[in-house]
Amino acid sequence: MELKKTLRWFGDKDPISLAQIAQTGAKGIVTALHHIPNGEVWTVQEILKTKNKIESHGLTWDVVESLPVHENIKKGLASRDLLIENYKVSVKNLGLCGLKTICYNFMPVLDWARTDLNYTLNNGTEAMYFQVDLFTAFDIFILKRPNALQDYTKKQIIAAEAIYKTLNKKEIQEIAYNIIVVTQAFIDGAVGEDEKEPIKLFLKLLAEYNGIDKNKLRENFSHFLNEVIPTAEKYDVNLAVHPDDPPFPLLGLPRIVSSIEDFNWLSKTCPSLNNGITFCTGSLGARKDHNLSKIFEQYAERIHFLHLRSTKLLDNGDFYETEHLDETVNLATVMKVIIAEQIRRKETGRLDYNIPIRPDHGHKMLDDFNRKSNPGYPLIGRLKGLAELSGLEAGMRYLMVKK
Ligand code: CS2
Ligand code: MN
Repeated sequence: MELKKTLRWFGDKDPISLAQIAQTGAKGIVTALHHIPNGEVWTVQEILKTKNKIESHGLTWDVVESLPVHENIKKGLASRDLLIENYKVSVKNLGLCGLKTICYNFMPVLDWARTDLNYTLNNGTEAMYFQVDLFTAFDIFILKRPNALQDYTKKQIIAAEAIYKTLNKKEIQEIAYNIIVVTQAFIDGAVGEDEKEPIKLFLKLLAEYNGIDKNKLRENFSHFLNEVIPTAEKYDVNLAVHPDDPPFPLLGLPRIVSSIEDFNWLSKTCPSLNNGITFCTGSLGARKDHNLSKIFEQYAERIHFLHLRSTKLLDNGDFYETEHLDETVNLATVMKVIIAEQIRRKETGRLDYNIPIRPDHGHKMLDDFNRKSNPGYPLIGRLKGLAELSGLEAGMRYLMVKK
């Protein structure tokens, strides 16, 4: 009764193949129909094509990540009605094809954000890093977002300026690339890698959220959930929102899946357990006030998908993705409460006790340097993360269920 071990695959364009993933110890795949534009229906035919491809490698497709929520739904524009209808049809089609877990997020414009995608650790491996002052420097001095100064204290602005002054042209370009191109907007195709003026386009995308504050975004999220969850219930599908990464507002945009207060709001605004959560320790771990195992226990019944990785949070608020088993993060305690929940689910007859888990990101290491991969998704680094989590689980389970 293990947790279902999975790795993410970005479809046919992923430089890492299903055949390679099949050798890592993963039994399941997490993927999406990346070739279908955001907002369009995922047909049964297209879903089955991907499903069959995965199964031909002896793997199963366990989780959809992501069925993206169109920006116009987040903004609450008139066109959302049709987009939400399309979303419901996709949920229904996925349910009919046996896909029961859908991960998505509700972050405006951005998905995860880092200032450095290749931060070198002492042992020569590479991790992703978020440097607070550098991000502020990007906002104020590179992006030159109108009114950005209002969002920062004098001290923050001075620190950001000091960093900005040390950057050369190449570094400035690289930071802009790291933040803009690796965004939801890029994933959705609004900003292409060959985009001539990504900064201009990006500013336009941000400006479209003028006037949308936390409350308005919550209202739009609530509308979306209360429309879509009844369909999810009908087809026995669990939606699992991914927490904001990092879990605080950026670039003047509200973020509303960041904190315990947000999870309470989420559970209240749409109480169905099909309105679920992706428990991402890496994202949630970037806040000092978060106790990961306590958060898991509090929302356990609506957690349908696990992203386990470790975030090393520094005193000044910077963070980087440390090794999965970095003992200062203590994923062992988290694993313990996860197994306890799994046992509880099994005993109460819940069919979804075999919760899917993936190591989320991994470090770039060894042969990863000779192979292309999406930022955060190298093959060997994730294999290592998966192996470590599997070992942790096996040991913990032994201790917990031994007679
Ligand atoms: C993922 C997210 O790579 C990652 O960090 O966990 O990009 C995740 O896929 C999305 O936020 C879910 O919609
Ligand atoms: Mn995650």
